[in-house]
Formats: sequence, C-alpha cells, structure tokens
Amino acid sequence: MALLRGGLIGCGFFASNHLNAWRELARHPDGAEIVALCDRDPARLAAAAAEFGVARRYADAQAMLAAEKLDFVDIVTTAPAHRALVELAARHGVAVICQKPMAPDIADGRAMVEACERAGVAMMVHENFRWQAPLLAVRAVLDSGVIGRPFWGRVSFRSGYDVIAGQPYLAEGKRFIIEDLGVHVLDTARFLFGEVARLTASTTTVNPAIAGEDVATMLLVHRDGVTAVVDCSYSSRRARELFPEVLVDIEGSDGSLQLDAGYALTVRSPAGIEQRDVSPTLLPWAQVPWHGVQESVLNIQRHFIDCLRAGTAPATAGSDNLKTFALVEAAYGSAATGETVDPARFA
Ligand code: NAD
Ligand code: 89Y
Repeated sequence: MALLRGGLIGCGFFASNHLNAWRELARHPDGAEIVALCDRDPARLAAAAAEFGVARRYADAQAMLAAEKLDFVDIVTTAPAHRALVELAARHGVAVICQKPMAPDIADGRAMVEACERAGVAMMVHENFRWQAPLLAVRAVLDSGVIGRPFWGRVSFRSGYDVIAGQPYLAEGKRFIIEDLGVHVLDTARFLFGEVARLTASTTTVNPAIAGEDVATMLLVHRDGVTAVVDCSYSSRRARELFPEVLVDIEGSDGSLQLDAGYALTVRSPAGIEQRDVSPTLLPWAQVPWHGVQESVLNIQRHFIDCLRAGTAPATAGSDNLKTFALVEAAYGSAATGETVDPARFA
C-alpha cells in the first residue's frame, strides 16, 4: 500500500510535533509522509526542511498546491491564515487538516466547512486534546458503564506555565484563553458529556502583559443531563505546576471518577475502588511536560489517515468542530453580557 502524500503549511512553534508524528507514520505501510513544506518565513522553512529531510519547499501555498500531487495538506499556521488556506486546498480537491482554533470567528469556520463539503474533500480540525491517553481512559470508564449515568462533571485546566514565551502572538489578541486553550477543554467536555443546551461564563484578566482574558469559568448544562464546570487559567500560581494536564471529576448514578494531578485515575463503582496510573507515553521525540499533547498529535494524525483511507469522517471533522467553536462563541457572548446562552444561537 502506498503512503499518502501530504504537504505541511506553517513551520513554526508547533509544527515540529506534527512533523515528528508524520515521520513516525511514514514508517507504517498504510501511513503517510510529508513530501513538501511551505512557510512564508524562509528561515523557518529552511530549518524544518533540514531537520525533517523534506526537499520540496515553498514560500507560497498556492505554488505548492499547483506543483505537487498531494492527498492532503496539514495547516499549522495561526488562525488568521486558516480560511484562505482551507479554501485553497478545497479548490485543489485536496483533503485538509486545520489546526485549532479553526478560525478567528465562527462565520469563517462555517465558510471553511462549506467549501470542503462543496468540493467533496475531507476536513479535520486538529483538536487533539481528546486524543490524550488519560482522557481516552476517562472516556473508556464512562463507556464501560461502571459509574452509571453521569450527572455532574468538572473539566479543569489551571496553570501558570509561560505559554507566551513559545507563542508570543497569544499575548496580542483580544481573545486569549477560551479561544486558544479553552477550545480544547470545551471540546473535552463535549467528548465526555455530549452537546450543550445552556452555557454561562465569567472571565477575567490577571496578567497585565496580555490583551485578552487569561482566566475563564464556565457552567455547562448538557442535553443528556450532566451539569459541568469547565474552568481554565494561565494565572494560577499553585504549589504544583501541572501544565498541560486536564483534570476531570465525574459523578454518576452508580459511582464516580477522578483524573487527578500526575495522571492518577480513581474509579469508584459498585465493584469497589480502583486506582490506576494513566500517564501518557513519552515518545522518543517528545519532551516532558508536553509529552501527553505530543502523543495525542500522533494519535489524531493516525486517525486522520485511517479515516482518509476508509472514506469515513474524522471524529473532529470540520462540521463537528463547529459545535465546539459554538461553545467558544457562546462563552465570549455570555461573559460579555452576563447572560446564560444557548450555543445553538452560534452554530
Ligand atoms: P507560529 O506563529 O509559531 O507558526 C506559524 C507559522 O506559519 C509561521 O512560521 C508563519 O510564517 C507561517 N505562516 C503563517 N501564514 C502562512 C501562510 N499563509 N503561508 C505560509 N506560511 C504561513 O504558530 P504556532 O505556535 O506553531 O501555532 C500554529 C497553530 O497551532 C495555531 O493555530 C495554534 O493555536 C496551534 N497550536 C496547537 C496546539 C495543540 O495542542 N493543538 C499547541 C500549540 C499551538
Ligand atoms: O496553543 C495552545 C494549545 O493548543 O495547547 C497549549 C497551547 O500551546 C498554549 O495554550
């Protein structure tokens, strides 16, 4: 079986994780390889090409798509560039992976999904947090039914890690934590508890050096009966720095589960109390503390290739991710007005 051929656009801070994962997937006969790279910054393009041994390089995505025979493009630029690049790929009939957040606003997101649907090309948003091993373990406990019907939950990300050092653009936008990180935590809430009927949010800015909000607390009433608190912060000076762990607490009709600091999963069910270490694998190219995120990058890219070969929709297809994006918009809307909102208003 031939490897699928991909072109990667955007060789910045996060792209090395995609490229390391692609390098791993190229070792599988039913995997994929990156045959061309694109970045408008020549130094970044040259560095990535040298590190990952990709000979074909482009400063312009249009030129890459015109010259290369690709099965997919992997877009790893920041959000302002996403719509134009997704639409370009759709015009060339090439499947797309687009990094999160899918766009600066949901109108652009809808246009991107429509463009791919019209062109008949697959589109996946690179929403990787739900592919982290500890969160997959939580989902498996829910699926097993041992804690019964969930009725309450909390999904929490609290950190003081300096993300601005690696991603300086995060300090500049009017929107910060909900758009950048909350999008993952809200998607995790959807992954665990399903769709949301009502959302209320409160935000604040603690760090004076950033333009957007760095603390957000959200109350989600899910359609299937779970009420969940979803909270995230980049201004938490806690005794133990947990970046980038997502903690989870769920109560159900027959038991409960907690995903605690250090990837410790505790499940209470009618059978008793079970404790397990659900730490992510430290892949050979990964670095602590990013290793759980890095493993999830490999997992989601493998999933995309499997779906492309099978002709099935990825779990975080563009149309699915619009529902997560609607929660982001609903959170900003609620925080601005103080009102509880139905995310369907934004979908
Ligand atoms: P970055 O600014 O470091 O890199 C982006 C690169 O894209 C730059 O080198 C820039 O020159 C290039 N670029 C921008 N527009 C282009 C265009 N039209 N054509 C060609 N090249 C272009 O950004 P980053 O920190 O690597 O983030 C990229 C994306 O990854 C963001 O959307 C961010 O939110 C996301 N991200 C995701 C995770 C995750 O876990 N899923 C983690 C970090 C970042
Ligand atoms: O950009 C963000 C992401 O997607 O995961 C963590 C991050 O790098 C900083 O918040």
